[in-house]
Amino acid sequence: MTVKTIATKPFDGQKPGTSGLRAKTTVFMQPNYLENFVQSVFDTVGPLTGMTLTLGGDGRFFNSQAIQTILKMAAANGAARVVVGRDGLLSTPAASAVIRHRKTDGGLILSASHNPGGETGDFGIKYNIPAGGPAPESITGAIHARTAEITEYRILDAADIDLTRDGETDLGGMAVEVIDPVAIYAELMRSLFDFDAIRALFASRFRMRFDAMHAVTGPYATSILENELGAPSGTVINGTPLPDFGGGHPDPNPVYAAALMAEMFSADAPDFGAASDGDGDRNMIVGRNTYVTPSDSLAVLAANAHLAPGYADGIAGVARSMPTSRAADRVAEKLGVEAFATPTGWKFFGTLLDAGRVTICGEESAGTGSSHVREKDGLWAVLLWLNVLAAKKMSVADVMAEHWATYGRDYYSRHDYEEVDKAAAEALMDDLRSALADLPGQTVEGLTVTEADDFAYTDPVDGSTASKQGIRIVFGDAARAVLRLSGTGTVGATLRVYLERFEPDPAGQGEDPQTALSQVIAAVETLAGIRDRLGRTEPDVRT
Ligand code: VG1
Ligand code: CO
Repeated sequence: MTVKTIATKPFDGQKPGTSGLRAKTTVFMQPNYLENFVQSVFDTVGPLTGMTLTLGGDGRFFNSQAIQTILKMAAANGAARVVVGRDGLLSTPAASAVIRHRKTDGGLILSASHNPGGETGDFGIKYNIPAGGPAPESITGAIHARTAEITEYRILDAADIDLTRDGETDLGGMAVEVIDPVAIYAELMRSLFDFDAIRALFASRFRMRFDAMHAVTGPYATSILENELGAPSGTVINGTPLPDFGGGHPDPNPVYAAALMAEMFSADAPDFGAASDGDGDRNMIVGRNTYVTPSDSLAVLAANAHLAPGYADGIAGVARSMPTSRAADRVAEKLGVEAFATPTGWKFFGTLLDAGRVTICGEESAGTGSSHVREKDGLWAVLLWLNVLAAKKMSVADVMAEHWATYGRDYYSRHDYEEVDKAAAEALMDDLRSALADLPGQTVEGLTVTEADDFAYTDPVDGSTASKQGIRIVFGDAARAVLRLSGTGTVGATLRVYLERFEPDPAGQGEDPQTALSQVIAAVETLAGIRDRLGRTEPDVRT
C-alpha cells in the first residue's frame, strides 16, 4: 500500500461554526473538499505519529464514504490507531464517551446534527479534543487558517475496510479497531442512573414513546430502553438510522417532531415522550399533555439530579447558554452553587466542566448534559428524567407544577425564521446593534427597556473571549428578548429570537407561552421590524 500525496487548492469558507463545519452534502462530496478539511485538522493537531483517534458519525448520506476516506488519510498521516464505531456509527455523546474512556487523542465526528440529511441535505464534520469536547475556538480558528493555505493532502492507496464486524484490521501499519457503538456509552449510563428503579417503572403501567427520528439514537435507545430497562418493544419508534432520516428534519422540537407531539397530546397519550436529533445530542421531553421547554428541563434536572446515583453528592454548578432562560440560575441560587451564562454552543462549557466548576449544562435548543462527557447528551437527559420520575413517583405535569410553585415559571419560546435572505438578516442585526445605546429608557408595547447590549463573554477559567454573541434586550426583572443569527445553517441565514418572561405567582403560571409572551413578541417586532425586513409573517419554528 502506498501513500499518495495529492495536490490541492483551498476552498473558501471552511470555517467551523457553532458546532463544526457544515455544508450541503453536495459541497462535501466535491473532490478534495472533505480531504482538505481533514488534512487541515491533522496538520493542526498533529503530527499524528503514534496517535489514536476516535471516529464515527450519525449515519447520514456520505457517512460511510467519508469514514473510509478519513481512515486512509489517518493511516497516511502516520496515526497508530483509529477506534471506529461499527458501520461508521457513533452518536455525538457516544463519541465523546469513547474519546474519554479509551483516552484517545481526540476524534472526528461526522454529522450536521439537527440539519436534514441525504443527497440534497447537509453534511458536517468536527474535531473533538482529548477531553472529549468540541474543539475550542483557538483550535477551530487554526484549522480554518490551515484550510486557507493547504496545498496537498496525504492518503493511502488501499481498498475500503470492512466496518460491519467488530475487531481489528491493519491499514498500512495503522490499526483500525471496529467497536460496538453502544457498549461504552451504555456502561457509562449504567454507572450514573438507578437502572433498577427505571426497570421497576417500566414494569408498572408506565408507558413511554421515544422518537429516534430515523437518526443515530435508534440503536442506543432500543438497546438501553427496550433491551436493558424492559420498556415494551415499540417504545422506540423510527429506530432505524436512515441516510436521509426518512426525509424528515431530525430536530426534536414541537414542529419537526409533530407526530410525537400529537400522540402526547392525544386521549391515549403515554406517560412520557422524548425525541432526539440526527447525532443524538439533543432531547425533547414531553409528558402527557405537557411539553417541557428545554430551559425548564435544564432547571428541573439541575434541581433533581441528586436523585440519580451518579449525582447523589450534589452538583458543583450549572451553566447555560446565554439565550437559555434564567430558570436554571434560580435553582443554582437555591442550591448555593455557581451559575454561568456562556455563548451558544457546547464548546463554551468545556473549560467549566474540566475545571469542576459545573456538573450540569444546558441550552434552550434542547441540549442538556453533564460532566460525564463533554457533549450534550440526548439519551442521558431522557434517562435522568426517567430516574427522576421513578424516584418522585410523579407525572411530568406534576413535576413541572411543583417546580414552578417553588421557583416561579419562566415562560419561554424561541422563534426561528429559517433560510431567510442573508443580507437582510445581517442588516437587521447591524441596525439593531447600532441602536442599542439609545434603547434603555424607551417604552415599547408597554414594556420599558432597562438594558440592551451585544453579549460578550470572557471565559472564567482560561480568560479566552468571544464577542457579538447575541443582542440582549432586557425589560426590567421579568422579561427579556435575545436575537442572534444561527451558526449551523447552510442556506441563507436563520434568525433566532429568544423570548422569556418570569411569573412568580402560581395563579399566573397556567397560560399558553405564546399568549404569556405576546407583549415581548410585539416589542421585538416593533424594535427589529422582522416582518418587513425578512418578508415573513410567521416564524418557521416556535419552540
Ligand atoms: C444551534 C443551537 C445551539 C447548539 C448548536 C449545535 O446553533 O442554537 O444551541 O449548540 O445548534 O447543536 P445555532 O448557531 O444554529 O443557533 V447540534 O445538535 O446541531 O450539534
Ligand atoms: Co445535534
